[in-house]
Amino acid sequence: MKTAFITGVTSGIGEACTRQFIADGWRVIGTGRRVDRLKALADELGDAFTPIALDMVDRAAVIECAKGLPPIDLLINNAGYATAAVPLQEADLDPILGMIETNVVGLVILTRTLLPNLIATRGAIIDLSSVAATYPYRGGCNYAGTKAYVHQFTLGLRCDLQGTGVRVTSIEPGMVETEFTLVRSGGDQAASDALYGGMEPMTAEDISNTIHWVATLPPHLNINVVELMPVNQSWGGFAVHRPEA
Ligand code: 8X3
Repeated sequence: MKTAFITGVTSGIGEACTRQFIADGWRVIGTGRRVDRLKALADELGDAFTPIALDMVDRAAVIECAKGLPPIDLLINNAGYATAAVPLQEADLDPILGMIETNVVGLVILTRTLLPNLIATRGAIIDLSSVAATYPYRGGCNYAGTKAYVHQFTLGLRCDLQGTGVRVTSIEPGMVETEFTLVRSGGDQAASDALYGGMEPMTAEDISNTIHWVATLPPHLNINVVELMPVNQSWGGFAVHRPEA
């Protein structure tokens, strides 16, 4: 039986991956901040699921939770979020720094700590980046910056791991209707509904299907990057400011 270690399993893509890999006969060790949701998942999924209460900003806890684990075949670095889409000149620093700590620092610490385990199993790492890594938009510079870091970290890690057999992939979704926008808007359900309304966003299951496909390919095959969007989302083009004469 193979084992996946997945961060951020209490909702959205992480939860969908947990369900999909367990349905496919894997064991999942899943982390999350919300203990009540971890417990509900554990009650529902039984022995195949091992919950770990973890906040990715707690550096010591991230290191500790990655020690003494059974062989890990797959690490899915899913935990992450976006702060409000506010131009930097109007934004508070603390939320931004917290996001960087979760999306980047926690991910690096966890990956570094789990690497000996993953090298021993000739396992795989799947990192959740975003289309924001490539296409900038107003109010997104720090979120996009964290996801650009994840993209480049993933590609560079492939170089570092050459010869180990470990596969590394960056998954880069556009609009997925999860709690992502609810978090970004500070819990504003109407804002979330308005964003996704009438445009048929991707679902968490769309992304977990992609992740599962990548993870179950033959071991000689590495998917480097997968960028995916709903059909109804594309790009906005350049913005031009024309000061009045
Ligand atoms: C978020 C992607 O398109 O919802 O990672 O801003 S999008």
